[in-house]
Amino acid sequence: MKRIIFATKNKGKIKEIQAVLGDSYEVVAMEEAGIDTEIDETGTTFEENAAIKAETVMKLCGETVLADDSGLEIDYLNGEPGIYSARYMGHDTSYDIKNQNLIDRLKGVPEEKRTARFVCAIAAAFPDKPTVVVRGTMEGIIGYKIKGENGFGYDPIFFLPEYGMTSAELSPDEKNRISHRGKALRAMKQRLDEME
Ligand code: ITT
Repeated sequence: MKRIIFATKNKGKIKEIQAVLGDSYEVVAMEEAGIDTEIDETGTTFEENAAIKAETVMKLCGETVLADDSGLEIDYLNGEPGIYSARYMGHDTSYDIKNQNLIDRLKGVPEEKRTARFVCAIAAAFPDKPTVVVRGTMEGIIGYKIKGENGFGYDPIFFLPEYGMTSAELSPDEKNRISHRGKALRAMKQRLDEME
């Protein structure tokens, strides 16, 4: 089985990635591969940041490296928190506080203006080939209260009208089937399979 390093420190992401790629690839988190580095996400788009993360780690280990850059875009807030989703209100602030803050900033905003999406760009960096980047999205609305225990990050406020629940109430399998990361991972898997 071909080994791929995944450049993330986010345990929520690793679970989702292994669920989609785990049958075809040996997915190793960068920490497990003995790589510990701080990467400055200096890009201005999800795609640029994903490529920066993947290429930085690839240069350190010389193996194929995948990285994801993802976040939540809220239309009423002009796309905030966007590429700053992890850093919004400070990296170490709890998601209960971040999520409640976003609900508060949308106080009185009617449902049709609460549209939002999760975006995920995934980059693959190779020692001997140009970097490949793909994107996936999931559309929803910002809910009125925090709900659900699954997933991570902003899932408890991301309401999916067609399911009548937040993405934190979906089972892990259901989330992977429809999520930004699931879609981007399947697109990336196809690209990687074509390169074999
Ligand atoms: P790495 O850079 O180490 O991968 P990170 O958590 O800092 O981890 P990002 O810079 O890509 O990753 O930030 C993504 C943030 O966007 C993440 O911390 C969540 O706040 C949010 N996010 C992304 N995907 C999400 C999902 O599926 N569910 C809930 N929140 C998500």
